[in-house]
Amino acid sequence: MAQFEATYQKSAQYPKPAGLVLQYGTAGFRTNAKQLPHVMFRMGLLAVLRSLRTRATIGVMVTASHNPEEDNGVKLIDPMGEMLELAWEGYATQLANAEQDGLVTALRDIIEREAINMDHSASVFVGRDTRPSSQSLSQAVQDGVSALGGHCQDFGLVITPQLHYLVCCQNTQGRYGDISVEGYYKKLSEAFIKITKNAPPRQPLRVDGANGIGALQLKALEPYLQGQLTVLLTNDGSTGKLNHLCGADYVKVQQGAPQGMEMGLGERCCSFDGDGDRIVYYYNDDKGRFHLLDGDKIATLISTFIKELLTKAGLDLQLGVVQTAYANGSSTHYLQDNMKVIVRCVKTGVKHLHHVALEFNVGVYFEANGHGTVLFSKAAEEKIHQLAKDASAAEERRSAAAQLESTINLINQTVGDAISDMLLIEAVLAVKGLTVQQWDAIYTELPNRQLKVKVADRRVINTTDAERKTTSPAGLQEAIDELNRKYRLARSFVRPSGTEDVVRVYAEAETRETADALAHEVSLAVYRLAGGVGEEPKPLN
Ligand code: NG1
Ligand code: ZN
Repeated sequence: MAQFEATYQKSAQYPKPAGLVLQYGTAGFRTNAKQLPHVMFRMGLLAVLRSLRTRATIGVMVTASHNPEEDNGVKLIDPMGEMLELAWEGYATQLANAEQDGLVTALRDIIEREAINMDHSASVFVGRDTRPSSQSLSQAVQDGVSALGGHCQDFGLVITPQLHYLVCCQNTQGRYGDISVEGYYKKLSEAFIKITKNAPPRQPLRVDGANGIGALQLKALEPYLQGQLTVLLTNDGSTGKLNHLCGADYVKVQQGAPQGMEMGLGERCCSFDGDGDRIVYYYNDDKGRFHLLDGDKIATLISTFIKELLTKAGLDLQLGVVQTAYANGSSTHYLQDNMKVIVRCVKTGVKHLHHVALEFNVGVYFEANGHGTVLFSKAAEEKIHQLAKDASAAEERRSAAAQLESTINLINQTVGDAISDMLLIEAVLAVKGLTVQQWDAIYTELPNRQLKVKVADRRVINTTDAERKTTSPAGLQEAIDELNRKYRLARSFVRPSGTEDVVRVYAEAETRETADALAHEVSLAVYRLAGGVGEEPKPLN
């Protein structure tokens, strides 16, 4: 076929470095930008195949999120704005690693296995972050799409969740929203204004834009908020380097303020990550102590708000919260015991959370690192809409349903979205009249510590029970169980990272000292029983 000949010729412009093997993981492909041109071209090809297979528009986002500026990456977005289907992650890996001469065979193999009809037309949406390498890498994606005869629409600089939104809008013929970045601004801002219209004026919110695309998009959206929220933007990309000493990941890991953020006492501050799909909040108390409000606190605030509205509306809809093992034990207890909501724990990785959240009428999911959203089932949305327009229903019930309707419109249900999450949090705080300190005081976090241990081969560690227990190497779980029994309110677990060549250790306990001691002792057990390399882990204090 002529397409294959053209593809083969064009792919020579994007040669694959000999011997380079990459894998499509939880975050798509991610590595130093210099190693990626051929991967981008080939993901353009794959997006065409995926579009033909699903008979829908597919998204391709060029970004490496919170990674350093020199890195880059690419992720495909499925028709309803979801992450790429698992089997296709395998095809992505296969295609990225094929040698030049095997490329057409690899393409034909996917076409055959998926029984793809190449006669239809394909449509791909492309977006990118602000990394210096992103423009040329995005061009490589577009060249791949064109080489296989697909139609490409380039949305340029967008946050990852905006591209998810756009893909979903396109494939629902505009029912999810207008198919434009302006449509996104309008949908979110109108919902925000509706929810907060009767709330008293608020202090401005300080936002750290991680020197990335989130800052640019927030600036563009702000006028649509019509003064209902004032943001003071730092790290807006005009001078600093992307993710360098700033951004949500930096703040979460350092448990401290980003560079450039002037935090007045008790002022609400938040940080986005480099592609605008994560957010964390924080403030300094009157003793100058830093307090972080991470994904667990966000999930609690949002689920409390929605549960109260459901109760007021008298709607019998099941609300569930999905967490990972990294969720602070206090948050899980609070949700289960005080709020009486169902809490489920799943493996690390957003797609696992998203999947389980779909099982509820209203599924709230957040990773502790600040990536998350809320999903409403079709049936739940339908009931809420019915009630909101039911003239015979009591006024209180109807107005709660109307607030829920606006909440649904404010949430980007396709994926975690820093801007949408920020607006929702701001709306909840405004409506409930809560300060950031009051929000923080809803429950007290158990002190916790995350550490990394280097081992010769992290695959020797296998886990079960949503990664909370190890099944190998022999003796490790017994050792961890014994250490957990040593301290009050203690819990710890270990798992191999999916994105770094390390074993991650998490520990929490009643006090800072015991949490640190436990984390260290568990690290030692990993080092000794799972083939640690380099120096033995040292005590933290
Ligand atoms: P790994 O490296 O597998 O722990 C990290 C984060 C995940 C997720 C992915 C993808 C932690 C402990 N882990 O995974 O939550 O966000 O990166 O970016 O934060
Ligand atoms: Zn991100």
